[in-house]
Amino acid sequence: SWETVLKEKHPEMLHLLQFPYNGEPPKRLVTAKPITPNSLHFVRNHGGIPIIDEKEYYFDVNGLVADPKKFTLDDLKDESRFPRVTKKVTMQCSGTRRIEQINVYAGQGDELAQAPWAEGAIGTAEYTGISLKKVIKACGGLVNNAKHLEFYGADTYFKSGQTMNYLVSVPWSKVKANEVLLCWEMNGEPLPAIHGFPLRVMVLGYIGARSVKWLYRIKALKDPSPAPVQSKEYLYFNQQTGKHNQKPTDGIQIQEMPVSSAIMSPWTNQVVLHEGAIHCKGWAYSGGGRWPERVELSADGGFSWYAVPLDLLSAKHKWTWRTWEFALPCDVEGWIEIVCRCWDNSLNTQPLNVRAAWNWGLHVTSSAHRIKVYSIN
Ligand code: MTE
Ligand code: MO
Repeated sequence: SWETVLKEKHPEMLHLLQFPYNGEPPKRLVTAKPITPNSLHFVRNHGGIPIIDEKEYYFDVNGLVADPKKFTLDDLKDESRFPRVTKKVTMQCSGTRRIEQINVYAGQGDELAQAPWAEGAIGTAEYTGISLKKVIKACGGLVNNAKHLEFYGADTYFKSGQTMNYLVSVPWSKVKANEVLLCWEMNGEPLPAIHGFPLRVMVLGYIGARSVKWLYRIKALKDPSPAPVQSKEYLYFNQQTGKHNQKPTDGIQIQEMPVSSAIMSPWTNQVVLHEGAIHCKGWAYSGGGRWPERVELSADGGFSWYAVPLDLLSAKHKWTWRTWEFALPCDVEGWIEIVCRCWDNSLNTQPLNVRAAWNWGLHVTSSAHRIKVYSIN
């Protein structure tokens, strides 16, 4: 699988883990473009990278559907059966910026659960596929009060002495709203092997974990998936939860990402030479179909804030981030703290400190992003 990584990913990717392969782009390339090139899109894997023959490929739909069926890629690509959709979508891992929580306190978990992601575990691409709702309709719809769809990935994953497939679920309401796609193209190219070739799920506005790669089965259920990835991981615990008293049922299953943002340039410890304004770049994103309306920057640790003019934000889309740049006024010499926060269209904003966002599972680092640079004016 290292061969696949070398073939498909940019040579400057930062490899967080070799096996399972996890990597993110270097800071200066994260927001170089509003659409992330495939070779620079972050990769999060729990197991190996299945290499699947497109000609042999099909997936099953079973469980609580009226008429269980198999589908090949040709079935899905038949436009007389399924209207094709192309959408720009940002996918964010709930572990994005985890390194900041680790720096406060490391919590618990194996190296996979503690992968020290920085600000690059987020990416935006144009995906082509179809709405999953239409596939469920083609199976006669749900029966017996089914309320959730479980997705199986073909990759296997070893945890707590067990080997299992990667599997999670999403509520039917999300699928019914046409917010869950089955995709075979990423930025106009066939899905790369590392991103789920030949077919992956894209759950718009949810954490990356629900967008199952290498899809091979969909099962309709009454309840959320009992599988470990759904029921024991990707949980948001309260701060009283620790190593000895954590029960999965104390955690909230993380689905939509809250509003967040990050400064991609400059970066901590950089010496910045400027003439009264520091050129800053970054991203802002909100999950659940909300979008960034305002980005604010502070050069004094969050005491005073400048709003980034709207024309310096990339275009507004329901399901994507907005990249931005801004010349931040600064007349101070020496160490300064630059802070960034975003307001989304529901006027949600970010907690000001990482301590306020800290949680045992080290997920969802949504606090205002803070960097320290040495300003020379
Ligand atoms: N699907 C499968 N089959 N196996 C996985 O390990 N990881 C999930 C999700 N889908 C995963 C998966 C997680 S946690 C994230 S953040 C996204 O895929 C990452 O997608 P990407 O690697 O295409 O960026
Ligand atoms: Mo993730």
